[in-house]
Amino acid sequence: MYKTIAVSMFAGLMAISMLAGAETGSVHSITLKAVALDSGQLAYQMVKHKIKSPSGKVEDITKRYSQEASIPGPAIVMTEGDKAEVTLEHGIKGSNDPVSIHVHGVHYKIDSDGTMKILNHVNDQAAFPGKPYTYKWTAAAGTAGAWPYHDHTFGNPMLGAEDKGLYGTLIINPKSGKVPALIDGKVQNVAIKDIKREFILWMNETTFWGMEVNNIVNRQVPLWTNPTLGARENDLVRFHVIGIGTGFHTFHLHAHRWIQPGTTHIVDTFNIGPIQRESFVVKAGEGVGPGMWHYHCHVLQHMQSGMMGAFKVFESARN
Ligand SMILES: [Cu+2]
Repeated sequence: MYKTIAVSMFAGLMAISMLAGAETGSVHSITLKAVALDSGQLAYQMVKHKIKSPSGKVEDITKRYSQEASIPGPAIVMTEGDKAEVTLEHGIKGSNDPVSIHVHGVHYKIDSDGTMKILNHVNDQAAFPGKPYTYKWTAAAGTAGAWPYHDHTFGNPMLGAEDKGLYGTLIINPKSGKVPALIDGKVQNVAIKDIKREFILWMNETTFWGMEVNNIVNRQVPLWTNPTLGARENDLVRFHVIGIGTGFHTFHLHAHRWIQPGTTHIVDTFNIGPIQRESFVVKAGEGVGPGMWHYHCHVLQHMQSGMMGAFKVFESARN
């Protein structure tokens, strides 16, 4: 009798754990380093990124990243259900200031807040020279989107040096593998695997700072300031626009329209304040063709200060 119950309980537990297993995503082991650039600015650099899939297969994807530190920092891409262990190394020569990673969007326990004990009342969650710190993140269901990560301890007061360049992007893709987009005049779901290029644009005071995630060659390319973005006509392109600093901005891309996330409203501008973010997908040159399409902040004073770039849509070679 007891034996029967024990066996059926065991079978039940097995079923539950198998179900849980099916829901579990990949585990990311990431090492980042904070360094000083020749310009005196600070930046994050990717040291190592390995992914362990639910089947146990480990893939080293470090080569997808730029070898150099960049502003914005490396774009970390995960899927809802994934977990990450992110170790930060202190590589800022000539400074003993603690440096950290505070992440937005994903879930974490208090010891992964990326702040100092004076704020979190637990411990100093920062890297010191020769003493890295590890953060644990869970990309829970519902956290899909583009999120900022940034330093929250460097400098005096110890509130962070995002203004010196210590910030980067975390992209959480939905488990469904699909995102809504306005394509051929209709709102429809597009597969993330069909997106050719992702352009990350940070709006920082009067400058855009860019990063390209090129899914064709599987490489990230730092684009630095006010970049010219390039795509082939009809390619699916995803933009991620994030604010940082003290300015309030209006992002505008010429000739392209997209849907306001969560709605079916067609827009071609949106407002971005510090740490606000917006992602959208367009089909490059849809309805307008190839061209040197301007993008800029629509706050006139910012625009007059040079806050602009180009989205160059090349004729499709596949037509
Ligand atoms: Cu602006």
